Amino acid sequence: MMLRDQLTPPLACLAALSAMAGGDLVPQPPMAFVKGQLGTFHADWEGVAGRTYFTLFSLDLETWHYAPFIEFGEGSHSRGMESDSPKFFLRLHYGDFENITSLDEAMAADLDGDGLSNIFEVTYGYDPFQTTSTIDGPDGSLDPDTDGIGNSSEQAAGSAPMIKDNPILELKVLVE
Ligand SMILES: [Ca+2]
Ligand SMILES: [Ca+2]
Ligand SMILES: [Ca+2]
Repeated sequence: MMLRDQLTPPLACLAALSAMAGGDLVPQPPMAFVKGQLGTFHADWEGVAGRTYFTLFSLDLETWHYAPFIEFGEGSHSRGMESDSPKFFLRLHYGDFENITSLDEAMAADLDGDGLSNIFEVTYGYDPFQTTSTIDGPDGSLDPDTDGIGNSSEQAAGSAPMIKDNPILELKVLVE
């Protein structure tokens, strides 16, 4: 399914470095990344037709997290983010993938084959390119809200993986 994917070098805020894709990919126009007012950071880049974009952010250049959105295709892409941190680093992780021809398909696809869609993974802090992206185990079987329903089942049911979905029967005991 995956043709090629590419990580840009990290962009320090205000540095606005350019990054070019290697290999046979159509070159990726550089991303602009600037600090706004009141702890906001703004990323802007020009999309390439057929390309899926993930965004990674870091506060220390060591631990990287996927931002909770996905972009697709040509045209201008613009995202604002908020952070209390004085340092904020960003990089694009993009790829040209077979069978992904729209934003909907980019969000619904499961690039690492762990049973969780790309958008589910980035929304809830998992890695869409790794089946086991935390030390706790496979992403699909994790149960962060400890309601006994694993992430794969939460996704299938359309329930919220961070909110308990098992109704707890409360028995009110009357004291006489
Ligand atoms: Ca997945
Ligand atoms: Ca995953
Ligand atoms: Ca759960």
